[in-house]
Amino acid sequence: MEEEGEDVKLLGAWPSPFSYRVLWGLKLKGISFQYEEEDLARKSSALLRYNPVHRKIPVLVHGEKPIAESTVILEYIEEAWPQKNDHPLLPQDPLERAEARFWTKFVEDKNPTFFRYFRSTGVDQEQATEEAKQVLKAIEDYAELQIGKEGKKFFGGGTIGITDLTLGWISWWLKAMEEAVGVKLLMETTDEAEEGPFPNLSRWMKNFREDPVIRDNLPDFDDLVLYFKRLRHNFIATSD
Ligand SMILES: N[C@@H](CCC(=O)N[C@@H](CS)C(=O)NCC(=O)O)C(=O)O
Repeated sequence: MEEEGEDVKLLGAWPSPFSYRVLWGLKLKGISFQYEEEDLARKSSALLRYNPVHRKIPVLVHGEKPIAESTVILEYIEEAWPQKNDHPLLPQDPLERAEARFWTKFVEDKNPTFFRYFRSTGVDQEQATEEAKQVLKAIEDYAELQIGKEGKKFFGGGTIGITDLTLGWISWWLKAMEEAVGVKLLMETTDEAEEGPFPNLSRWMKNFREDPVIRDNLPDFDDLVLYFKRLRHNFIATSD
């Protein structure tokens, strides 16, 4: 295994929440790496070589060996740097580990619902909005147990773990998407608001955004809104 900080590269793109999952994971663990910004309109030959199956970022390159898929990369980081165990991304207990993987998979499986909410209009969008609210309600119920009743700061407990990292996009990217779409999902009127249909999820979002590693490593919110507005405009212009 390579020594820490040696030959670790992250291929990412600034508006991608998937890139940020990995970037946050590396920073939380204290692993030095080199970040390479990809232009997704003109993918580099390195990206195509490192991720020939999906041709997507993020890709972590460790000693010239590529690992793709953000949640797979997070698990890899946990296993490849066992000496960095003062900030575990996965719980030690097998049952808690399985629970973290369950929620990670749940969030991944629901990506298409939010994508539909983002890119559609009319009745299709109304349906997608309702479905997205149901997904958020399921997460709120889990947050009520973890954050509300058990008094944890994060889903991972006292520190940020894989479930938090996978869900992290909701606390920033989803809010920017709401602005671009013009339809509210989270009903988080201000950063501090804990009212509305998702009070425990709101509390978790605030805790997450306030963590120094997260706070110092977020894309500019206005740039993100602008990016999403353009993207949505293009989707609508090219749809039937
Ligand atoms: N499931 C993947 C999703 C990665 C993904 O969708 N990446 C997007 C950027 S946000 C991408 O590279 N898109 C390029 C393309 O689709 O051509 C992960 O978790 O890493």
